[in-house]
Amino acid sequence: TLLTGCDVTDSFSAESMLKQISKFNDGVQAAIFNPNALAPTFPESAITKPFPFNAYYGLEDAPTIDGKEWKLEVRGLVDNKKSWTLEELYKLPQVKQVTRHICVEGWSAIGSWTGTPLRDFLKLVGADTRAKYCWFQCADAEGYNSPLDMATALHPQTQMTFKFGDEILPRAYGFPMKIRVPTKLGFKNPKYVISMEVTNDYKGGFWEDQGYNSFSGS
Ligand SMILES: Nc1nc2c(c(=O)[nH]1)N[C@H]1C(S)=C(S)[C@@H](COP(=O)(O)O)O[C@H]1N2
Ligand SMILES: [Mo]
Repeated sequence: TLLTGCDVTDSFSAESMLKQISKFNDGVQAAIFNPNALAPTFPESAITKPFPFNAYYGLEDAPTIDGKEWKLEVRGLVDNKKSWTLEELYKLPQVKQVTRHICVEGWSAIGSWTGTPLRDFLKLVGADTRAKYCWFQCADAEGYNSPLDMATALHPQTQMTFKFGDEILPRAYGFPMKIRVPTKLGFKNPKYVISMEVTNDYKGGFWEDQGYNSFSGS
């Protein structure tokens, strides 16, 4: 074949090389990330209606969670390891943001999300903020998870979201809680969150494991 010189027959090594490059990119992106730069905000009139639903399955297969039974488990490098009920979380101070959600699939939409800044919650639970990641697990039938680098977890706009458009977060958008990260791509915004682990270990994620950059942000 004409391509002998660069024919990559050993797809295993090609793949691991791409993974190395991706990891390198994550490092460079994290290094140039300005932890204080804010994602743009918009007036309420700019909100996209209807706001798209997206997951790796159709809406009919989205988790149906009973808000009275649900708990958020907080574990790992935190002083207060405990599970939080929705009632307890609803008592925390909340702020609203109107920001743009950008999906790698090539669409974006502006939405309104209200909830507690994650950095306030990390402080409240006595998280070791020198740890590398907050790792989120979700209730999806086949699982969904995603690691968030600590600098982004502490970003002022990163939010534990309980409301969409001033209403209790609908099932489509992650009831009872999603993590809204306006400085990251859509897949780094886990919905139906059931646990948060503060950790130094890179535990991978649903899309990250399939080759998407873990940093994936601005
Ligand atoms: N639990 C869970 N969270 C998820 C996903 C998913 O499949 N499951 N998909 C991600 C992707 S790729 C996108 S674009 C957004 C879509 O959020 P939306 O339904 O609020 O638009 O959720 C993200 N969070
Ligand atoms: Mo996405």
